[in-house]
Amino acid sequence: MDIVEANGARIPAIGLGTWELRGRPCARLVDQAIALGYRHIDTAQVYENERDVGEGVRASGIARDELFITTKVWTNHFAPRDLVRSVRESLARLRLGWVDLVLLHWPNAHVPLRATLEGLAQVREAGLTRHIGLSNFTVALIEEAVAACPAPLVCDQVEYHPFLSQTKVIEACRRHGLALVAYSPIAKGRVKGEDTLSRIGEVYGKTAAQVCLRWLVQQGVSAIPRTSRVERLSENLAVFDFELSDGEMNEIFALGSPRGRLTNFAFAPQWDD
Ligand code: 1BO
Repeated sequence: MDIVEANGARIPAIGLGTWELRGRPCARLVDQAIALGYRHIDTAQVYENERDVGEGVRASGIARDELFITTKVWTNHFAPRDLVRSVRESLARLRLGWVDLVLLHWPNAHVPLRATLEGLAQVREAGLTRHIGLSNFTVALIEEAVAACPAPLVCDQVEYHPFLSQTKVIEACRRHGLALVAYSPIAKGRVKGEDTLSRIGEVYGKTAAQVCLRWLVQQGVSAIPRTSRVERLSENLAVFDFELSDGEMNEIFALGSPRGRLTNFAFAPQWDD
């Protein structure tokens, strides 16, 4: 499994996203994913599945040190004391002593970012997480966060797939040694059957989704595809035995536009074009 290194963190290049998975099916899928070789599991307070993710991790029987587990703090817990308390509650739901990465799930313009980052750094200082980072932060907010945070940030987790270009955010991440972690990396299934990806896939005996994931990891991005289907778990992991040419990478870059975003909310920041 390839690793993405960022400011001291070693993030497995493919992880399991768990947004919208809950209950027994979620726990079972996490267990199955780990059995198949996944070492990176992504959850969040707002997904309401931390308990299920923890159950899947325990059922897998794998040593805790072998896994990279991320959770994210929801925006209503951004006041520093609240933030620390909410991460303790996440750990209690996960039944884990620490996570590998805690992210601010979305920017929150109503709480001063510096104060939130101080709370986030305290979470790391207290040993509740090994690393801290951001999610859904724009270039301007990344710059502000890096300047204000008392501890190193290791990533920005954002929507990224061939239909949504993220050049500016990627450049900002590289400038500051942050990894880009891609959610919805196969565009919620929309890459399936896409002509360019399918044609390239035929060359390597791979599906359009595998070509898409390969394109991401070949950029040094970590991707967290979500699936509720076991057969897709192995498919999403089998992207380390072929390499796309520069020409193929560029053909896939050409599919992107700033308008390809699939996840947006009224509280989202002003995105970079
Ligand atoms: C509201 C959840 C967005 C993706 O993590």
